Amino acid sequence: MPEEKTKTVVNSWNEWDPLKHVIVGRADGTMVQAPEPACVRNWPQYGFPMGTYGPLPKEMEEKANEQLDNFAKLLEDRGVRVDRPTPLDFSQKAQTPDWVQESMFGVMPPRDVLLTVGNEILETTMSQRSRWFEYLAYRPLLEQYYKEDPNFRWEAAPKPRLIDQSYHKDFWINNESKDEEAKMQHTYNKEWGLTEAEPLFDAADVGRCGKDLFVQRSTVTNAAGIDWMQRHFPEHRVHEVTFLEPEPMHIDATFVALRPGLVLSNRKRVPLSEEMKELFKINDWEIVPCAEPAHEHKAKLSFCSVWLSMNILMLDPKTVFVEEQETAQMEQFNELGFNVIPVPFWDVAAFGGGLHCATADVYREGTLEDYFPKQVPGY
Ligand code: ABU
Repeated sequence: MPEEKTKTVVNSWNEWDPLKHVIVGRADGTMVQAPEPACVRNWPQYGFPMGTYGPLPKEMEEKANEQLDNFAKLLEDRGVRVDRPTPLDFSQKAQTPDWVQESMFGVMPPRDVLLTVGNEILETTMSQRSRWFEYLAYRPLLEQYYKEDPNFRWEAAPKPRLIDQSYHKDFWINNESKDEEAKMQHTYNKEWGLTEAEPLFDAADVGRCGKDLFVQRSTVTNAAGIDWMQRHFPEHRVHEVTFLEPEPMHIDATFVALRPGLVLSNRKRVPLSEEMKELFKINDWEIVPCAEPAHEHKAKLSFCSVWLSMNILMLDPKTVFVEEQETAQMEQFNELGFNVIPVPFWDVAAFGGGLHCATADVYREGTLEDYFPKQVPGY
């Protein structure tokens, strides 16, 4: 008997419903990005001083791919269908009529690019020139889903111009030499390297809780981007959130919903939005500070923080995948009543993140629910 091909259904409303189908990224060809207005890498200790760029070392790529493949297998062993993107040649220049960028980035973190809301997958704008074409690596999968699922809404946010007016010139170069308090001032002012010239956002700045979407204003997501999302999802309530973090990038190592009524909050990056705290309080959600991370320093050549400790993936509302070295975080999850599946994943950090970053939902078994029936007026 020929094996029956699994047909795709796109559906995912939150971070915890039972996971049935997911995309897992790849490390192939990932680059230390060439400098650009939205991003400047400076890692002289690892052979990439400011202004230089190039592929991450092959032995690092191989280790990261081993861990990604192993994670894909762990998911499949639990009955989850896993798809993988098609890497591009990320060492090539990216170019539009407005600019030329000397390199691209990679395709490890699908969570940054693809935002799944119900039966829709939205290709987000991204805000770095090196990541402008990253959506192309997911097109073979999205085309397939479009053919197989007649209800799939395949959407793309307006491709941004990313011209000089989209950025505060030299923000990243100047920010390097500032002390923590001066850097934090940007957070209090909600103004980093992006201007408000056009809508810009990464999918990983969005925390999905049914009818409510919590969107972090950050170094890669501006107010215009959050406004665009609210207009695009008129049936949802889109809430802007900020946290005590000088260079915020992506909400999924900062504020992570685990199941209805319970959210894990970064113990250092506390929420700054009073309305958000009120919203969680009046709806009886518990906000639990996360455990201490296992690592004191970022991984080699990684732009992600040690808080990848809380960058977890929920298999279902009772089961969580956690990086295997994060023993304190695993203990905390046990105490909270979760089954924990440890996953070796630290070697993936340099390629763009942790377990949540490395995935994008296609199907979670569940429906659209209202977990915040009481709302804070004007928020
Ligand atoms: N891209 C998720 C990682 C964010 C962070 O390091 O805090």
